[in-house]
Amino acid sequence: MPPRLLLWRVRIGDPIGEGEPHTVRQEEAEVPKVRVVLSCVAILMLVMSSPASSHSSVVNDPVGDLATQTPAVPAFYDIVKAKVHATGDESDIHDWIVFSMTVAEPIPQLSSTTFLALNWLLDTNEDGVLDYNVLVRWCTRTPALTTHPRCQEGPAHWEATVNDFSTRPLPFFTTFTVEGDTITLRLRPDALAGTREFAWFAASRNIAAQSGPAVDVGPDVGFMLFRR
Ligand SMILES: [Ca+2]
Ligand SMILES: [Ca+2]
Repeated sequence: MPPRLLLWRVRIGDPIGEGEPHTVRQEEAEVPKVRVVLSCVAILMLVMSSPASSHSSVVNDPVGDLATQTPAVPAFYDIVKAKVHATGDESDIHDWIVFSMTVAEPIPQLSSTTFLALNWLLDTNEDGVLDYNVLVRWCTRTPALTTHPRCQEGPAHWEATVNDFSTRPLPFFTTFTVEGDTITLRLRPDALAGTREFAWFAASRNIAAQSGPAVDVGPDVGFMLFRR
């Protein structure tokens, strides 16, 4: 339910605009031109010396900031770090967008009644409305038990998908791993319609989005920005 997700994100923080008004200090007229030029060169060198900035977007989230519930939410729902980065060259032939997340403790063997989803929620066109939910989840959908209505049919299992909020079908991917405390999903750029940049935040859930809010998000306020 994208509108609900958007509403909730806007409520807890400022997505992209409307923050503290920026204070622009006017440069003094006496500043020698050479100093300004040198400053520009220094900034340019700094930008050029940081190639990772265009391919990696990382948020470190506090440990212990899980939603308060009874019984308590286990620490493997607690986001510690979430990251989006690109690999490969510009040809798209070897290109991957890699979504990864680290949680506060290794994920144990889960029961069929447990629901765990690690989400990366994307706004690809800067309008503040979420366009995609990239996710890895543990879920069950059998006649006797369903922990998520859009889970692939079958007993409890891990699956990875991209929920394009403008279309109904869910494509499922096998290019993911769940190893200890780290979850990683690799996607070809065409899985996100070839988008080259997007705003995003991570969320962990113990129930479907239709049924309630996330138990942790990162960053806690606003969005991260990824460019490849
Ligand atoms: Ca956290
Ligand atoms: Ca958080």
